[in-house]
Amino acid sequence: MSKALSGYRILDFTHVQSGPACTQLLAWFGADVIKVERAGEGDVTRSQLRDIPEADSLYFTMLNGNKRSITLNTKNQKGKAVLEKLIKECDVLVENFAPGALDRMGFSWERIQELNPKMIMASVKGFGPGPYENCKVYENVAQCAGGAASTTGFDDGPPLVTGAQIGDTGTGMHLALGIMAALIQRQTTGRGQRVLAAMQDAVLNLCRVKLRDQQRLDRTGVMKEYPQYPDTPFGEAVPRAGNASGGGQPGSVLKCKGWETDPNAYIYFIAQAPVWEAICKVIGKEEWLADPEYATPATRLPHLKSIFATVEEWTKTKTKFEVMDILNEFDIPCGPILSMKEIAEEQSLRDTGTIVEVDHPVRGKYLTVGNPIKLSDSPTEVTRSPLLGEHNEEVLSQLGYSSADIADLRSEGVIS
Ligand code: CAO
Repeated sequence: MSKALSGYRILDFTHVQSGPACTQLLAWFGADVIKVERAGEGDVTRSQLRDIPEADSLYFTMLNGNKRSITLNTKNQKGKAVLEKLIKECDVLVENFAPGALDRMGFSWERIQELNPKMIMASVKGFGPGPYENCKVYENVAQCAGGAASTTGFDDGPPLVTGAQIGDTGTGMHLALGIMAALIQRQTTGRGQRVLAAMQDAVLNLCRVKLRDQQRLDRTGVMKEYPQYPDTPFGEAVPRAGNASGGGQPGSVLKCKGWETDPNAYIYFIAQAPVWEAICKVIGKEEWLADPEYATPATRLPHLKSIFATVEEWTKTKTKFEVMDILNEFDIPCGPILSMKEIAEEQSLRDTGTIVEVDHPVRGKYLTVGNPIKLSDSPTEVTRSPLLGEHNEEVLSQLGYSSADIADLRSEGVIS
């Protein structure tokens, strides 16, 4: 069966997480992704956080499935010549080097356009043009600079970063969308173009509701759905809202049976207005229904803490899964706090291909997150990550190099 991106060739000059997450997605959609790695060591993540000596780490294997790998010293003249051939043959070059690294290597955007005017050159950088554009950036720096950390955590604690890799993988997903748009535009213009996704911008995009709240705060000085209201005065900037919901429906994390020993025995509970009556009945607080203090979302706002405490007295008597079953019968929105262990063992995620077990010649079987985006006409088959330089011969011979040329390149250390 053909795939959505069959026939597209991606020169994957990415490393660590943000770029590889983007190119892995393109590979799942069927593109031929050729990962170009430094001769000798390869992507630094191959050896980071290793759980099995000498085997590519899970950090690497879970971000580089479905790709081919070649090693190339692109600072050597012969290596540059190979890269030039690749640039001519590929549709998209994706890179996430430190600012200026590609220019220093001799591959400015102008040079790339000379080599291949149809080339789409897609980059992840930490910051867009401005005071920080030359900075090297990792995940948590982006979370801090993009507004996530200042708005995450509890009011009386320090800023917090989240476990979701919104700076790295989040930016990689933004970049993939930019590449898709550029490929579609190329069909009419015949030209390539540059695509830039800055990590600060991507995080801010995901924190859009907090910029919404900043403007509400500027105008009114108060945000009644925040846990600070009505007891704690608001300052000038959006405060950390703990586990309060970011939308118009109040929510909170509540303890469930077993919370004393299980750190994940909690449920997220949303006091959605249309099901208020059902909530009161389920938890046995019918008297709230006749009480004007609890009659509307607005009158309930000053009582949210005590409302959630009362609901929690009920949730504490049930496991998170029992609470889920009972509340869902009444369409009361809620979600169990699932541990990574529970998610890894969840059969339905295996059934949909969102969690996939892959076999690797060195490390054996491992779990990876499969394609979260399902296309009915382009099913994803997740395959293992390549060994370092596994496709040197295959790719170089496709580029027209003979066996003797390849042997020379190897003996000169251009490939490894
Ligand atoms: N052959 C020869 N040299 C190569 C090469 C190859 N195949 N591939 C890379 N290099 C060189 C680069 O040209 C660069 O050389 P110079 O510094 O001499 O120009 C050098 O390797 C190091 O590249 P780098 O600066 O990108 O790598 P780093 O480890 O120092 O920094 C990172 C890593 C992620 C901070 C930086 O790449 C960056 O800021 N990237 C943009 C933002 C980003 O994607 N961050 C998220 C990463 S995921 O957490």
